This record gives sequence, C-alpha cells and structure tokens, in this order.
Amino acid sequence: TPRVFSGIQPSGGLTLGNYLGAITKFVDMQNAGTHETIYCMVDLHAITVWQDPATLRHNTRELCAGFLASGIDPEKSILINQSQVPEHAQLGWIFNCVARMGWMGRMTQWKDKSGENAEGASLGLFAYPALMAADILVYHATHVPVGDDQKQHLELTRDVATKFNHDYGVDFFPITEPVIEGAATRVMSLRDGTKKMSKSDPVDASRINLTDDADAIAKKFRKAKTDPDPLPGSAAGLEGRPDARNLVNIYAALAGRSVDDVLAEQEGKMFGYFKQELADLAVEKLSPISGEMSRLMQDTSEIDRILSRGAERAREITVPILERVYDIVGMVR
Ligand code: AQP
Repeated sequence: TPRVFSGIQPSGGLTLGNYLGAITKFVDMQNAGTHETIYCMVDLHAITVWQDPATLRHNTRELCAGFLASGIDPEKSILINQSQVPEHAQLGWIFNCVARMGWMGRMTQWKDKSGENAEGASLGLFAYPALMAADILVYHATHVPVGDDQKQHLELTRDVATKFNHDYGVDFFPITEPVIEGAATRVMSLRDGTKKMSKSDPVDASRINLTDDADAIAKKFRKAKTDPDPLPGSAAGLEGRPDARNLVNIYAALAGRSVDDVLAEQEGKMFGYFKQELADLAVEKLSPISGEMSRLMQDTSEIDRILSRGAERAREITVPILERVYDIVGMVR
C-alpha cells in the first residue's frame, strides 16, 4: 500500500492553521483507508530554534493529545515522535551530503526565519529541509498532506530523491506528491490577513489556539481585522480584501462547505454579524477537541505508551530502508 507521511513541530501550541491546513487532512487520509498513514511530532525540527527543554516535552505530548483528540487513531495510523525513530536523523545526514547549499539558501522559510541575522541562525535551521526530506523518504512515502507554506520544501524533497537516485544510479526513492487541498490551505493571522497564522507569532490574538476556551475564541474573532464593507455574493468579491477573505475561508473550512456556497447564504451581511456566526461555529467544532486534549494531558503515561508503540511500528519500516541506503552509499555494515 502507498504511504502518507506528515509532521507538525512541537514549537508551541497547535493553531487553527495547523488544524485546518494539516490535521483535518491527516484524519481524512487515515479514514479513507487507501494509504498507510504515518504522522509525526517533529521535535528535531523544533530545536532548530531555541526550545526550553521542559516546554518542549510538554508541547510534544500536548501535540500528540491534539492529534488524538482530532481523530488520529493510533491503531489505524502510526503516530510517532521524530527523535524516537533514529533513522530520520541518520538518513538526514546522508541527505545533508546530497542537498546543495544553494538549494537551501533559496528556501523562503529559511530567509524569513533567519531574517537579518543569518550568521546567528543555527546550522540546523539552514539544513531543516534535508531532514524533512529524510522524514518522508525514510518511509518511501509518496503523498504528503501539508499547508501551502510547505510547497517549496516538498519540491526540495523531490530534488533530493532525484539527485540521490541519479548520483548512485538507482531507482530507489519515490518522487513525492504534496497534497494541498481545501478552503484553508493558508489560514492567515487574525490581525494581518497578509501574514500566515503561526504558533510562534508573539501576538496571541493573531491566532486561535486549539486549547483556547469558548470566550477566548469569541473574543479573538470579534476583534479580528476586517474591512467596513458587507460580505459579497461570491469569491470574486473578496479580491483585494485579505482579512475578509481569511474569515470566510475559515468559516467554509470549519463548515465543510465551499466559499461560494457560504457567500451565497451570507451575501450583504456585515462582518459584525458574520464574526459572531463564525465564533459560534468555531466553538462548536473546537471545544470537543480542547476538552479531550485536557483530559488526555491529565495523565501523560498513555501518550508516552502510544508514542513508544508507534516508534516500534515505524522502525519495522525505517530500519530496512536505511540498511538499503547504507548499502547503496557504500557503508560497511
Ligand atoms: N496558517 C496555516 N494555514 C494552513 N496550514 C498551516 N500550517 C501551519 N500554519 C498554517 C501547516 O501545519 C503543518 C505543520 O506546520 P509546522 O508545525 O511544521 O510549522 P509551520 O508551517 O512553520 O507552522 P507554524 O504554526 O507557523 O509554526 P512556527 O511558528 O513554529 O513556524 C504544515 O503542514 C503546515 O503547512
């Protein structure tokens, strides 16, 4: 069976962006039953920027709770924490020797995150996409559900696979397809409709956290940036209105409906009214998840057990693939 792999960084709490852009698709692909699904907390990626150790441990377990509460079933999917499956990092090293400096330097996430201070950024932040290629290819995964911001990294994954196959004269690694679909492939900040909603944004009001309570969700949507015009009758009317578009996209994704369908119903309404509708819908969809997350976090031994079992199952796949890679590359074993 073909394999799906995707991951999320435990670099903060889960946001509505992670949920709509990634997790809901993870659940759909798991339940479709057409692929073997592997989902990962990528803690090795998180430490490419400083993480307080106790906070990282907490965030990793809470992220696992978020996966479980959203419908990832550890019997149907393999659920893992990256550092517990050492073959990710081992193949990551090999890919550091396949990928080129120039490829990494062109990554927009590297440019955004290193900013003015590239000299002071970690070497890991620069090499991040090579490890991400390893995360995927150590399973020979062919499909990767992600948000729109990860498109460039997935192209690099294809480049790494192609170059490895070419350099060693083998047809070993598959060429991966990104799966970027739906109304919310790019959820924007509630404070700036041109900026991605992000767990590491210093302004908490810019995002909905999966752990926010009903009051916090309502308040954040009420204060979300919009424009003074009413809602248009179709998606074309959202052109040049990034904040308005963002709220409509979020509504459509939460409701599981198309943007045009939502607008046909809401045409002419003012945002004061629509934001209340949106807040009600978000609370209805998200509060069962946050409730289940806090229940799971009361005793984390269950989570740790699920992750150990996930790592065992994962290594049944990754160990033989890494052995073959070592043979191809010429390592004595
Ligand atoms: N705003 C978003 N809209 C849609 N999808 C999103 N994703 C993240 N933000 C949005 C998707 O979530 C998955 C996991 O992302 P990640 O944790 O690996 O890191 P990220 O993309 O860098 O997400 P953040 O929240 O912005 O984290 P920080 O602040 O630590 O950098 C990916 O599939 C991503 O596309």
